[in-house]
Amino acid sequence: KALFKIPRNPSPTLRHPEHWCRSFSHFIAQCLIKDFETRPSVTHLLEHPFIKQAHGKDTSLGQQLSVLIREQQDVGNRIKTRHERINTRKTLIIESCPDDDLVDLEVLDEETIIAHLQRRYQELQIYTYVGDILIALNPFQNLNIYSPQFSKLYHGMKRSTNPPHIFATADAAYQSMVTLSKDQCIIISGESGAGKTESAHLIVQHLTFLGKANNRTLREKILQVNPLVEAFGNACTAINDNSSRFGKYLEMKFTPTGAVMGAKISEYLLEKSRVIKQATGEKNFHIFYYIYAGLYHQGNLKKYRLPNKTAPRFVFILMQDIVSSKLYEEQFDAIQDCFRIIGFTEEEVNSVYRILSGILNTGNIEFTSTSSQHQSDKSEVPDSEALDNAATLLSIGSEELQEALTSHCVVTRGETIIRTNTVDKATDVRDAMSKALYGRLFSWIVNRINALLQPDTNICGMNVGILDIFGFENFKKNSFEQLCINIANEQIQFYFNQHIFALEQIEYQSEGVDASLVEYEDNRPILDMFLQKPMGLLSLLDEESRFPQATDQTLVDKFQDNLRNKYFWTPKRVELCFGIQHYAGKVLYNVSGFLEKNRDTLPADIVVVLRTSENKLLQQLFSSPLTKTGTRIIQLSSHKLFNYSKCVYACETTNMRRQTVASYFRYSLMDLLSKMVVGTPHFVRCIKPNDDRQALLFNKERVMVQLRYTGILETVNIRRQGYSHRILIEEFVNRYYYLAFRAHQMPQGSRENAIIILQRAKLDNWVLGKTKVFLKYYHVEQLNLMLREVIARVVLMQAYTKGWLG
Ligand code: AD9
Ligand code: MG
Repeated sequence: KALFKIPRNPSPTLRHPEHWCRSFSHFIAQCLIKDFETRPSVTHLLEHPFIKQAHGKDTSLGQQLSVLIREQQDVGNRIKTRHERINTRKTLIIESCPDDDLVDLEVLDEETIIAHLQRRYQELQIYTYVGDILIALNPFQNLNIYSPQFSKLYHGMKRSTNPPHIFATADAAYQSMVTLSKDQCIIISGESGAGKTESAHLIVQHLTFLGKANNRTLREKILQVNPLVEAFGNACTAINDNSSRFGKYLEMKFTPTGAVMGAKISEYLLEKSRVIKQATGEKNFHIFYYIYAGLYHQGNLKKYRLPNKTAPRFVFILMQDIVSSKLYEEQFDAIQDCFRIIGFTEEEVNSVYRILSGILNTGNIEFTSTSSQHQSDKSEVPDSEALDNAATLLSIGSEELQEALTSHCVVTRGETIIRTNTVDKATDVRDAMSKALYGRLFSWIVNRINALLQPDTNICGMNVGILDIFGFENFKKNSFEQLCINIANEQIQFYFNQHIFALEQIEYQSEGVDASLVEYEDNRPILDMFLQKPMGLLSLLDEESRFPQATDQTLVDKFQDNLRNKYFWTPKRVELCFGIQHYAGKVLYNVSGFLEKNRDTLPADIVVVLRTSENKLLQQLFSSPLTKTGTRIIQLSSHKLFNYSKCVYACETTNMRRQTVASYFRYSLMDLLSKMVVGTPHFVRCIKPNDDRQALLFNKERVMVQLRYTGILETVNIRRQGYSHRILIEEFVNRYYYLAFRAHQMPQGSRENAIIILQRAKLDNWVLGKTKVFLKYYHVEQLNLMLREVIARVVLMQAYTKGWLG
């Protein structure tokens, strides 16, 4: 009782009833675990008027408390049984090993690190720490280490208590968010097929477990978000059967006390071209196979005007593999559930299916030339079945659609002239329409999910963002899509370098802290080569895209003339190609189609027709404010980063400034970075142990290459020597003074007081800079744990004093 004096005016955090609630549950858990003599009466606690009044209206806080208490009882039981080994096959032995953290290794060279990772991988220890960074090796098999039992095991635990795990990283982000009241951001990187998306799922799973709100439906909704967007945004590629074809930043929103209250996704650069064409051996977006199989199974193919499997001419854009397999059917059912649970109406889902079937039918529209003499002049649709189907599904007139596909309006000197489209042009218009429909539908789904998962309270909470983008790709043939994907990865690597190496070293110097510098591979020059204005690769591409006469050859020439550095070259023997030395390796790009893909033109005639649709959703997709002259307004400023989904395409009228994919891409990257930099980052580096997707196969060479280009060895060094956390002295004292002073003392944020706290907390190896306290990565965890315990004690004392613990 005498441990702490109770302040007359407890600090605002302590006064917050929900905080009391959490701290009490924590305390009670400790009592239960340690079987204190002073075990308080839980029932008494729940019945106490303070709890009842705290919320002002009902006992919901009390209920919440009892949930928390139950949860903590589990923790108690769990700790008792922790040392019992779980013998199920493929299940980790719950004991931490000395090489859990590469920073602790005595010998530090590539060979040793690889040897450790290999041994661990063979023992199914796929996770390893490098300080506060998590390395995740893809196991290529299901492991029994992600059940709720494991979530409990990692809940609020000191990192060294359990073996490394993705849940521990999620937990650290969550605990930091709650303890420090600061946004967090988990950045998952790695090449295609390394396991980023799986890791993102697991993080969401653990965060929903941690952020238990009373609202169970919300939890369920959040868990459906990833499967739903991935059905629309992922596809089978040569490298990965479930490859992300878009970048995704998912923000999970929490109340100040850590209860989940909503979520928001931002999507980046969907690879729309996949809708109309896929490389050999690759497939279209998953959803097309799901709906075909699902509708076939339901006997609904006719309703959505999709041809039967036995029809001679098959749906063009699915190319191969249109089987009504059991798996696709199941996936269709799962997607239906996702839509329902998240809260889409039946009408909306029906509209989505109609648009998707409309896209499938559009892909089947074929054109021929109307006259044999002027083959290149005019086109027509010889067989109108697909055209009629598409028009019906999109609720537009079939004739109007045909006209928009086979002709276009040109406005010259105030006069409107109608020109016919050649077969090639008509085909391009058709494909542009399919891509636009799919791209906008995807953006709409994302926006709708965001609206449905928006927090329904005004509480100003915090969030944990999870970044899962498409991984670095190097195929036999690489095109514009791979270029964008690889630039995005280049940017993430740059961010990692900045955070881990550059900023850290700059700060040591300015704070007068002595720390030996670590050399690392800076990819800034490569990034500049892409993004610089006006002579960067993307600017050059934009410039060339503005010339109607530009060709693939003129584009390569332009690159060659202007990009003179060691990261760019044009191979002598291969035409229309250029090579880039990326941070992750050399990639050869084929420029054919670059210009068209970058222009991404959607003719105004198509927009006009689609706007006449009777389908409300479709109207919405294509209705955006037009100025008097018919020009869409687009704001491009570095301050107001625009949102792709709100201003999807620029190129809708002939007289407007064109918004290219490259310039949109540049802004998306800025948008993404602006989101990431506000949070404290946590890094997960996914590594692909082999290219054959084989369990237990550890290809040393492949792993070595990935460790090298991700700078793992340098990271080990800097984590060993460096101080990954820096806190302003005043903030440090303010945050941790409970550890050395009495609660009511409110000491000044001085250097002396900071030293007192650091000494009382018995930390070693810290450094005091000019304005900041420099801490090792493990210090913050220790400090936060101590702080939580002290606060629990303070709260307990207050409760005793108030006499309501019986
Ligand atoms: V891409 O850049 O989107 O093409 P990712 O996202 O890095 O790629 P993904 O998460 O999709 O890769 O993982 C590829 C496959 O590896 C998955 O489909 C799983 O079959 C397998 N995988 C990855 N991580 C795990 C895991 N923790 N447990 C089991 C896993 N299997
Ligand atoms: Mg992925």
